[in-house]
Amino acid sequence: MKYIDYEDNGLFNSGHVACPGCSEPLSMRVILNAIGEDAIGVVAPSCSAMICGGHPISSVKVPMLHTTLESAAASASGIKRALVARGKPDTTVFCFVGDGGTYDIGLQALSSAAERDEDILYVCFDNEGYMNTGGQKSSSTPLGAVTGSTPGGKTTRKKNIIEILAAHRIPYIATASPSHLNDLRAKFDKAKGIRGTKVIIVLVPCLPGWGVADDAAVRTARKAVDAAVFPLFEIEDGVHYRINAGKSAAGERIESYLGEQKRYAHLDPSQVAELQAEIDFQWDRLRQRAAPAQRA
Ligand SMILES: Cc1ncc(C[n+]2csc(CCOP(=O)(O)OP(=O)(O)O)c2C)c(N)n1
Ligand code: SF4
Ligand SMILES: [Mg+2]
Repeated sequence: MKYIDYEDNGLFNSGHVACPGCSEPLSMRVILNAIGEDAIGVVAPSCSAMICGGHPISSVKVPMLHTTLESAAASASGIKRALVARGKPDTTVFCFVGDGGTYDIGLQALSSAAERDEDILYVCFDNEGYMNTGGQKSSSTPLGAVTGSTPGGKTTRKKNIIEILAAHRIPYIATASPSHLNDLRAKFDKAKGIRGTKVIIVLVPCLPGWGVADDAAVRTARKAVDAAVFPLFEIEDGVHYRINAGKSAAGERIESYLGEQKRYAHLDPSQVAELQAEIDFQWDRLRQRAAPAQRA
């Protein structure tokens, strides 16, 4: 494996309060490194807000506005417009929001900002549940997963937020993972150079929420990519799809990914087969949408 091309610019510091072993701070460090110091962040209530922390003990060395769960995209839109009005159009305005704040509670603000094509970089740290408040289900929680509010396993699918965003025809949408840091870094470098609404969904295996061992966050994220549970891809202008990583061989299965997590431990073989069928369906659909060269 190639190591990440990385030079720490000190925008993210240790001493934060993430669970030891969580991969969200790792992703955050690389993201902030790519975004650079001419930036203002907006953070919604979430693990990200706890990790960033409040003044004067913030772990982040750019200004961060802690806003409500509903309003990150709206707050960022206003900040960006104010900066433009004051002659600072080059400052990057970004959001750090969880999946609950993106797929559910902040979706209205995000959809509105996307429809207006606000010049913001919106990052969703997707740990597939309301984890900061103890691990309840969100609409990002996948089929079958146990959470505090779905003790028998969730009975409906994960919401396809990416297709919803693609329908807005915004210039850039991407998925990224802490298991593929060079890919993650390249996507943020790219997004920074694009004007308009950019959304990047970063997978965050949650140690207590998913029942993952303290040393297994990055490995679990890698297995999610390799099994195409969370393929890495980009969409430009809502229509041009490019796959960066996913199943390397036809027939690759999800058992190894599921085996890292207690939230799927109750599944019987027929339920695993149902999950596999859903993953296969989504993967085939994604490949059909990708460039013809990637369909072979
Ligand atoms: C409207 C509203 N409802 C509920 C809350 C309480 N709350 C704070 S953080 C949080 C969890 C957010 O989940 P997510 O966005 O997925 O972030 P995570 O904690 O998983 O990182 C909730 C429900 C709130 N702040 N605002
Ligand atoms: S609750 Fe989960 S996502 Fe949040 S800091 Fe802990 S391991 Fe990371
Ligand atoms: Mg969450």
